[in-house]
Amino acid sequence: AFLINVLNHETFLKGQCDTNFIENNPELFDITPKVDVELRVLNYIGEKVVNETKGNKKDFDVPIVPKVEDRLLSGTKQLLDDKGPNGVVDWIKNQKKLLLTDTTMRDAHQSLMATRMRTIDMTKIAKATSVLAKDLFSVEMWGGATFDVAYRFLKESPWKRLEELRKLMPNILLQMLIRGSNGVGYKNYPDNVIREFIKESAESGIDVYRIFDSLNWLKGMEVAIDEVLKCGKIAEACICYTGDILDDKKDKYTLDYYVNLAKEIEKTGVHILGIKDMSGLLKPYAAYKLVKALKNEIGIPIHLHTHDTSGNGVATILMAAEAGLDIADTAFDSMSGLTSQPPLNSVVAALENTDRETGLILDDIQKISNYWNAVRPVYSQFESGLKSGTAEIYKYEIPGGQYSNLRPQVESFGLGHRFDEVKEMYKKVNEMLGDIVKVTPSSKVVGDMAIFMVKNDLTPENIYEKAKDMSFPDSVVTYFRGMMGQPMGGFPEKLQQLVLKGEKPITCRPGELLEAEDFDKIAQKLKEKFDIEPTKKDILSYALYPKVFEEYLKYIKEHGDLSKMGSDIYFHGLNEGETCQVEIEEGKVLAIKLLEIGKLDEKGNRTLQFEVNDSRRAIKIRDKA
Ligand code: 3PY
Ligand code: ZN
Repeated sequence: AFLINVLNHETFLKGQCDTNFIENNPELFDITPKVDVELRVLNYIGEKVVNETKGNKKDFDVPIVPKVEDRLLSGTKQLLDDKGPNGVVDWIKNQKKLLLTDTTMRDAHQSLMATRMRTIDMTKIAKATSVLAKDLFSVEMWGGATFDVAYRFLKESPWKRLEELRKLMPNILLQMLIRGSNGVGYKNYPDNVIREFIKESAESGIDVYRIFDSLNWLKGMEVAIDEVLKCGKIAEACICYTGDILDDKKDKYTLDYYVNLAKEIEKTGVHILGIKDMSGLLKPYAAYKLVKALKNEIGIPIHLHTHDTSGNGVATILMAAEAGLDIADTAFDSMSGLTSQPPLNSVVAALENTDRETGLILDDIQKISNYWNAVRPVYSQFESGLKSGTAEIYKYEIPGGQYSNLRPQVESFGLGHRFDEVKEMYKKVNEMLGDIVKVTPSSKVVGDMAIFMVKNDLTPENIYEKAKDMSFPDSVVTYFRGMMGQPMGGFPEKLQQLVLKGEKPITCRPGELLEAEDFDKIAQKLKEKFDIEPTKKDILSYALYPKVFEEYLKYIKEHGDLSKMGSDIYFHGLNEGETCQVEIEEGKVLAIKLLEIGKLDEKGNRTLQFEVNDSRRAIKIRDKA
């Protein structure tokens, strides 16, 4: 190995060795065997080919990245850095334009394709986005479910995604979604976890924090709001919209309810009010009514987030714009519609030559849409199959991300044939809970409970007898304990007793009871178990998702970091005769051609012949079929 190290050394190859060569290059003696990165990559591809696509990979168009001039642009990000959050607020208030946020890199794929978008597909188009869509108010690209899905399913670091996108989009505000004290998780975390998470993400590039509480419980947002304000970033706190303010018969979530909540939110000192319409229930005329009333009652700018599940999304945005809305969420049109956000391009077109013209240029943003249009088919296996908008959503009140995910979830319980029943039960469970706001994690409580009831043939009537000795899903127990906060109107007592079986629920803020996380202890643990020098980011990831993060570390150790492998290869492998390029480390690219998939041998294996950077290499893969 020593000799090989010498022979391959750059200085040696250039013929520039002198007598100090060995002394100056102590790494030559590092003769522990190098991990065979190439083999890991071939094994990964081989596994896909033999056991998943079986050599029948679909053909995908190569997404075209538009060429843009690399010049320094000044946008909302520079405004924040120069003038601070209040400077940004003043600027927003002086705009006639309807400002737009693009959600393609966060909510759009969370809601259309189970959050599976990989970083590489985002970084490829990020620079072009920052130039061709430079007049966006912000890009939402982090938080919500993307954090845990990156580790859990994509085996990549969400933090690296943040850092890379920050570099590539230096002129636009980067925005994340944070679930108040639930952070980017499904339960309340100790206050110090929430605070450190916000600090670390702010230092890594997040500018705008959209903060919400899944029960519209202001206390659940307090810590996050306070920390964002301390960090000098933009705090956008939300009213989560549910019900229908146009319907006089519905008297729980009325216009007054939302206006009062918005006033309370404004008092906390946040910079922007978010209207978070996570299920797309805000009908166009309700949007007009709500925004008009809020504009009269509060002074901070208003940012509307909606979903297009019903097909009424653009109308909702336009009516809100007519009532004075400041900023709206949209997604590049090839990633919009259905359970995702309404289409950016269509909103831009609709407002051309009006008072609220957006300043974005249709031909330019079309190029970004074209890119996403070619990326999307690679992820089709994660799409829900929903083909059209559906007004059914007004009845079921299921958030965008959950709606597209519910069918696979129900199928995983072997209840695929009872999907309609689960949807009906979702509605019934909401009623049993006293009609609550449904958004992560409270929406998960309702979904889990609905599946649990269908699975066990429970009804709102028979549950008190039949489920006396049953243990309920974790999320349901956590909810009734008060560990997700307090719903308006309190918990239904009889059901709470049934679930908690004698345990006493809490009524204060969970963070007041949860012991502070011991970060040093986590660091020590990660060091010992994984032989790494854990960073603050590692420690926080562990604090949020201990099991998921450990599994991620284990996976990376075993399989290496495949985050720079193109997504068509990552999800679909290669066909015979096909070549791909895989970047295994900065600047080091393998050109891999699959020459042949061998016949099944007597031991149940197949031999795959590859050509890697012009040399041949064969590997054996067990055929599990
Ligand atoms: C999330 O919390 O991830 C959401 O998108 C809620 O709407
Ligand atoms: Zn959403």
